[in-house]
Amino acid sequence: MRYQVRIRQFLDRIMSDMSGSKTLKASSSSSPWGSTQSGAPTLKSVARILQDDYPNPIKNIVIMAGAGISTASGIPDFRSPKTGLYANLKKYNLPYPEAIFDIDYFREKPQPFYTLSKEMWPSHFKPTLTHSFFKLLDDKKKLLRVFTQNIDTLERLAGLSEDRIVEAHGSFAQSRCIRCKKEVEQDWIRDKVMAGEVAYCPHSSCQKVQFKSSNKNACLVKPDIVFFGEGLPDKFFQSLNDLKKADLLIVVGTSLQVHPFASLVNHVAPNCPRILLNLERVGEIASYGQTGSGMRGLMNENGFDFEGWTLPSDKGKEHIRDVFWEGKCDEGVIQLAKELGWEEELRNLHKETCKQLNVNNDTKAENNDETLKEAEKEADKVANDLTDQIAKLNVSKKEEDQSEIKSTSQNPSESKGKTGPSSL
Ligand code: CNA
Repeated sequence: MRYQVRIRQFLDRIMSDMSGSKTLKASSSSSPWGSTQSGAPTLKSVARILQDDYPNPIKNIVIMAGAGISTASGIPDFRSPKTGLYANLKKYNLPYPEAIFDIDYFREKPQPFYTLSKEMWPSHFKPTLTHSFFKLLDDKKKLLRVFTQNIDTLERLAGLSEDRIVEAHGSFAQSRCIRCKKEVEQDWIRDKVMAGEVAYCPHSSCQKVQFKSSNKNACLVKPDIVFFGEGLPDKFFQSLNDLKKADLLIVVGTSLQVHPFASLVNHVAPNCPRILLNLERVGEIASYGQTGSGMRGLMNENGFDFEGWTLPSDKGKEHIRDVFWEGKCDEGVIQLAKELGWEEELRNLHKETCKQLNVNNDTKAENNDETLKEAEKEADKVANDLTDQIAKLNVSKKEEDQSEIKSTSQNPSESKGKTGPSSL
């Protein structure tokens, strides 16, 4: 164990030399939570280093988010027992729960994914307080990046700009053909999804393939969501360097079971403070095991160490760098905001964002109303024109009838087969 500690100290030193970040420059003898930290860190410790008047105020927060941050908006996560999607997929009759996001299964049977997409389509949902907390951190110039596994685009709806977000598993924001890779109109795919239809590529090159090929599914349209069996977006890999710059890592609403995302926890600097806000404790280092010599050893050094198991024996609890806060993340961010004196600001920001989204939806609805009104006007005009024409024709028919009556009385056979205005 002493040997392992030496290696860690050595690695810490090398990483400190390599990085220019304040966190890494901090003396290896000080706590990651600052010199005033006493005992194991808590939410208060997080609040303390976030204060603007703190000696080295935090400016490069990196967030790792998962499905748990969106459950309060009504989108179920995957793995929560009872409420998670995996516990409620029976209706899709899948061979195994993950099949719904498996690219090979999708090629064969796309309908279950389309049915689920209808339920999860982003326009139905609003950002949560946790999403607004991210935006608040950004407004306060403390946020570097949000790495999210979520596909619901709620980070965008909360007001974060696209360059602040890394959608590691893609999103519903764009969709394309799995064969020609051409993007399709968002309104077009949304209409298909809402109608419960599977969408096939509308582009001409694929239409020919669909016509010729017996396998229509070669040209399926799929939202840019990363399925099991597909690679992560380039942006994910291009942004990994952000983790080294992080001066605080916030991990929130994730089971940390999907890789490589889950491993990002280990990419921050060795003394970067980390906090997990979650309903359950996840992503911990493997606990000590008994070695052959009877000594206790660490089986796996990666992951959170909330108890300080990996601390050198001469370091107290204040050197633990990881905090676990157990509960609903919206409550966690409210508590944090309270500690920071930001609670009202956070609640107002969230309220305003949701109001704005309602306004936007109403505007869309109004636009739809306008289109309807236009169509009604047009229909009225056509109906009026027709009525006028019919009226005119009726008048001339009357005149014709009258003259016909006159002439029939002279020659009845001429009236046979005669077409008149009433046959229009
Ligand atoms: P997961 O495996 O379902 O884990 C969710 C975690 O969040 C669990 O540990 C829960 O205990 C926890 N949790 C649930 N609700 C809360 C809450 N209110 N507060 C705090 N913690 C909570 O989901 P992951 O994100 O870890 O898994 C990655 C998958 C999930 C990605 O590939 C996503 O695409 C996928 N997913 C995304 C969404 C979405 O976009 N909203 C929904 C469902 C699944």
